[in-house]
Amino acid sequence: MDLVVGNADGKLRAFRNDGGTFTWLTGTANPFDGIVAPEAASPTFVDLDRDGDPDLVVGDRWGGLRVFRNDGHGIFTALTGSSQSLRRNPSRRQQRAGLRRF
Ligand SMILES: [Ca+2]
Repeated sequence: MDLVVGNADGKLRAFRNDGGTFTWLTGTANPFDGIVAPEAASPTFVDLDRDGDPDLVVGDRWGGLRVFRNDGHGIFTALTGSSQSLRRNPSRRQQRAGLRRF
């Protein structure tokens, strides 16, 4: 896959560059089929475990983050609980409360 775009409905669309023409990968051809953010998916790739394969981080409209490990063969597995090192940003209310403590 050469291009991944987040959609307003939370789904990820993948495209393969076929010599300058992008082909939309659908169904099982899309390695991200079934990965859905609550709303406004915002994907980015970073090698979180430093194994040389880009892992997937998907943000959403509400500040949530979901992390998926790339096994190097096009399979992305969701990391949950303590295996997910990223946490949601505090809400504005939590940020304001934190500022008052100082
Ligand atoms: Ca990796």
